Amino acid sequence: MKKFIDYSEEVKKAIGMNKPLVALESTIISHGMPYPKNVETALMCEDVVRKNGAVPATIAIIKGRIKIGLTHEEIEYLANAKGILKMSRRDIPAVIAQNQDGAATVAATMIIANLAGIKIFATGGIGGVHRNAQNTFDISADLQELGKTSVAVVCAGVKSILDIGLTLEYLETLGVPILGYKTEKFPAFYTDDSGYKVDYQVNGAVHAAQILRTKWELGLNGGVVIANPIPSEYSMDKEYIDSVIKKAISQAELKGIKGKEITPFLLESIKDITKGESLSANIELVLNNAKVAAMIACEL
Ligand code: PSU
Ligand code: MN
Repeated sequence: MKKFIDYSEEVKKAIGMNKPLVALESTIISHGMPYPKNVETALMCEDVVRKNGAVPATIAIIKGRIKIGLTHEEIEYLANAKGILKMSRRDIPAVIAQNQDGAATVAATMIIANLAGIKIFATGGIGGVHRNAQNTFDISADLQELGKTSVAVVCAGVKSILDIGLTLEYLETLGVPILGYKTEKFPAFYTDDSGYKVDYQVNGAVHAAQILRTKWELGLNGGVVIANPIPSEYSMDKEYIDSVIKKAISQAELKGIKGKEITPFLLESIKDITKGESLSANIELVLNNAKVAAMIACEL
């Protein structure tokens, strides 16, 4: 396993000194945001993690090598290069064996973080059960990964491009606890309330770390969702964003967009329809998640 992995200098040092680490994903860089905001956000996230006492490990595969911790140049490369693969569990072996590049989704980041013993991971939103999944079978591999890989994911909930209720049902079936960070409401990414409840509210990083430690000490393998709502000053108007999402989904249907292309397509259309407002909200919530993840990593 070790022969596939390259650690950045910063991460290597942190492991040697037993410092807390926070994993960060790279699909958000290659497929989730436009250039150059993607690079700026990735670098800002790393800084927020450092400022809050932990060490960032942004994860990707470059030329067939698993990278735990990326240099600025590597982040630029993922942000700019054409044809970077959006890589989930199924893609990892082929990407490595064929010396390709892969940006890590939530599922892939969890797998690689776990290989390196990193237990906390910050991102924007996780994948989930798509609307109309009863016909398309489109359920993100992120959910299965949460069911089996022992990494906690700090996110701002689930976007209503997905079926939030079905996503929560699916996570319940897989035994994945949903912890609300200082909230009892499950957030909906651009807004702080999806209308659904979390399983347990935690009152801070210490409380969250206690539950994580207990789960894994009991041998209850699998992930945890730590739902951290977008800060209220950046929260979007619910009715407005719902109508935008509806429009974006009908554009996707019209164009016949399917499979792994659907999430990036919807993110981009939502950004265009909102004239960038959704992107600003997205950036703010990711930074906020990086902060909370660093605080929990320090407690763990
Ligand atoms: N949600 C976002 N931004 C993203 C993604 C989700 O707001 O960039 C990415 C994540 O990497 C997530 C992936 O793991 O999309 C899920 O894709 P799919 O639905 O195809 O599994
Ligand atoms: Mn899918």
